[in-house]
Amino acid sequence: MSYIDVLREAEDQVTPGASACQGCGGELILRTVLQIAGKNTILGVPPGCMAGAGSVGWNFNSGVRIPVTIPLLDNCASLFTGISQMYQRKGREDVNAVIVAGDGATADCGFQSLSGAAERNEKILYVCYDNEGYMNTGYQRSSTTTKGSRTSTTPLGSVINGKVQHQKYVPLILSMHGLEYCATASPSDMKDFVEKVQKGLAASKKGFAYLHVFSPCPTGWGYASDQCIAVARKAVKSNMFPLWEKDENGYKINKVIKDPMPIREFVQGISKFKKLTDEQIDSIQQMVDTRYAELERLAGKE
Ligand SMILES: Cc1ncc(C[n+]2csc(CCOP(=O)(O)OP(=O)(O)O)c2C)c(N)n1
Ligand code: SF4
Ligand SMILES: [Mg+2]
Repeated sequence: MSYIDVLREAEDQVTPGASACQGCGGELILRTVLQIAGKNTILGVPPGCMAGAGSVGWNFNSGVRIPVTIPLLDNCASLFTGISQMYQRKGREDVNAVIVAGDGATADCGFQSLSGAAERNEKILYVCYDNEGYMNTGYQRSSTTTKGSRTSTTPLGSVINGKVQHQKYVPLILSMHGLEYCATASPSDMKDFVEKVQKGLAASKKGFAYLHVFSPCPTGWGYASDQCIAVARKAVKSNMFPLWEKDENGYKINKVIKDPMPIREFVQGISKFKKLTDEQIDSIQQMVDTRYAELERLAGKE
């Protein structure tokens, strides 16, 4: 079945009243993952925009059509270790244990429990929607925020000009955990995204599966709300967010860009990058090129 038919036929597990901002990448990611995971799923959404948008519900009503819980910002993968193991003991391997978590919950606060669950190869699908900051609490920087970005804790000024450090490359770190499946995905490349969710769900029956998904945020980043997919597409085209996976056959780059878009072009029109200096742009370009060369080496393409 083509990915379009999969999405056309699968029931939306998120209720229509979810209240993410218009054009939010995170909501599209949440809806897509749950459409594919389907009814037989236990969902965990730690505090963040997707929990705040109503997936875990308000006034004792749930915002999704499947069982859902809101763990702490830092213990999602531990809590789901218990949930997943309990279902296995009951002989219910058919139940999907799925986490949809922000980058703050993944790369910073919850990294310890995530790393532990990945290393133990727990039977969980963990999806990180990476909007590069703590958006739900007012756009603070996280360890995945791009260097030079304006956030509420890395302002543009004379002392610092946006975030000082480069972003932590979480998917590559996770891929070194001996887990079952690890991949990056983007809402700009839906076929690839859908296939990776399907692969991740299948892998989560054998062990830990991790998906790191690029999640543009119009409100925090400062661009028009109809530009979500365009921004995500430029991130892939510039190798800012390369699409790759690691499975039992090793690393594979899923989309090779012949003539990558310069980072200078990617950052245009996004307000959080509006004061980047030439030096900062060069530094980001260098980071992107180095990271991509490392991926090529791992995929045996140098
Ligand atoms: C230990 C802890 N610190 C702070 C908070 C407050 N808090 C709730 S949501 C949130 C932002 C989470 O960011 P992220 O995981 O990236 O999700 P996003 O809001 O970007 O969707 C924060 C800091 C919390 N719930 N727990
Ligand atoms: S602040 Fe950003 S991530 Fe949060 S709901 Fe709005 S667009 Fe989505
Ligand atoms: Mg975030």
